[in-house]
Amino acid sequence: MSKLLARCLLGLSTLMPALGMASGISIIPEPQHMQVGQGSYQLDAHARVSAPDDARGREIAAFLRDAIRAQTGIAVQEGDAAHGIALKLDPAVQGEEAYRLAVTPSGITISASAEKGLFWGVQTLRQLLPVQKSTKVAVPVVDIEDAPAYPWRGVMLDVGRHFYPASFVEKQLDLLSYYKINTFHWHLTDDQGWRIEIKRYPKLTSVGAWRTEADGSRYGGFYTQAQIREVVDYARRLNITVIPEIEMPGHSVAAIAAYPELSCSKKQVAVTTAWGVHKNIDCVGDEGTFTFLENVLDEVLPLFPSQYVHIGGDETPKVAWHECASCQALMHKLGLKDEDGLQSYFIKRIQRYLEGKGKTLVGWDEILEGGADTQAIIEAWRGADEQAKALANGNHVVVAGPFYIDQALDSLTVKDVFRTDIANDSSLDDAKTDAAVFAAHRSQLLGGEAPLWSERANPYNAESKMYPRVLAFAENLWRGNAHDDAAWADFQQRLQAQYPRLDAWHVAYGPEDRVVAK
Ligand code: TNX
Repeated sequence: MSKLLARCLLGLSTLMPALGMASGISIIPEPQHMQVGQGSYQLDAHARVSAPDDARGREIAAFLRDAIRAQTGIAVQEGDAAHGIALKLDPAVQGEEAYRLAVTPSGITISASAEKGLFWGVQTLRQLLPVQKSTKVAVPVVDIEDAPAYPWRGVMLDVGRHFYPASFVEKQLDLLSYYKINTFHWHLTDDQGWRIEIKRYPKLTSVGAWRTEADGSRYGGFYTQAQIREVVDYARRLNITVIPEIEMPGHSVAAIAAYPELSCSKKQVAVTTAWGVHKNIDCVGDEGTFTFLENVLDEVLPLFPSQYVHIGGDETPKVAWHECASCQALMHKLGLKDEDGLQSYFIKRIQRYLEGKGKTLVGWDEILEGGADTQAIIEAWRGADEQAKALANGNHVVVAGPFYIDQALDSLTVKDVFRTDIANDSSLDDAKTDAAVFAAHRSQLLGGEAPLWSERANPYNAESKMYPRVLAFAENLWRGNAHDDAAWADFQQRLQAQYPRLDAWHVAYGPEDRVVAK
């Protein structure tokens, strides 16, 4: 416990330590430290909300007022009041996302050293409020000191295989933020659809965003740049960074259908309807490929303030490069021994381009093939060995493999998601061969991501796959070390209390998970 909290508690002798449900308070993710007291703060229309007097401070205060009104019906005004809700910047609360939330009978204070933390404090406060409409709400006396274990807590949505309207994305952002997910990885391009408007290459969307299904129907859709900006700003207000993914050099059939010159064969193809791995990839031996991709990135980067840009890099069969004269010539010219070397050259070249624009490249773990630059962030999806390889290479790592929420609910249960420990080789892999590497490189582990691939997901069933597994995922990464039986049992109890909240939001969560352990 920090000195700050200890000092505060001295004056609040009625406060008792409590774990989750035992306190009657039910928050997901469970705060790191929580002391529950006696009594409550009476929240009614007389309450005032004060906040730091800057743009983001005012925005967070407005968000809180709107949330209180939407959830309880109580119309709280802005302003300073002795008995109100005060949001305060306080450098003593250490960590960008850390916050303290103190509820006393005479008021509520949320403090943080940065506005990111203030916002998470607000999200926690919302979970202390009931969902019922009322003119007066009793907020339990509590002292919470909280901060995440991992800085990267992401959810990925594949909008390539199926398209999701911006309104769907925004609804999910509301929910993800409620559970303190701070990263939305937007998988915007794939073989079956290119979903982001690029003005210089209009065919990427006029051709690449549409496919002809087996029954002859036309399927597709895309986001205009204006829509992308709107979603990114919507996410910003919710404390979420949006990371775009533009797939290269594989998973590029839709782009090649629009601009066949991107491929080695230069042949006209259709946007594919087949799932899986496709051999038709961007041609590394053609300078035009790099010009094209750099021009695309030039339009993508200004839309996303994120430090990170994901370039895919996964599932790239290199037969096309093996059969392409200019690729082979390049390979020999650069003294590379095989096509993996070409892949590494390709990725590093894009990485340098991004770095020139002040950005950091993120790629799936295949970018290690042929050698990866240590500055690249590796998203590990193929298991503990790949994770260890990335760590040993010196890269920062985001772990996705154990959190594939596109999987059926019985092959990846809520419990599996909750109990996986990304920092522990034996949790990820029965062979436990990489324990020493995991231990030695712990500080390179940024966190994790739950990807929703969309071969079998679409706007109609996506929520049943996401929830409640995303809640378990959010708690896993926020807490970092809560994977044992007691934590799981407590989580299940707290999960029950979330369902009325999800119901109020009209979330079509998966039904079979609504089981309480006895
Ligand atoms: C592999 S995971 C892929 C995706 C698929 C997913 C599920 C990864 C980097 N690539 O293209 O959607 O499996 O089928």
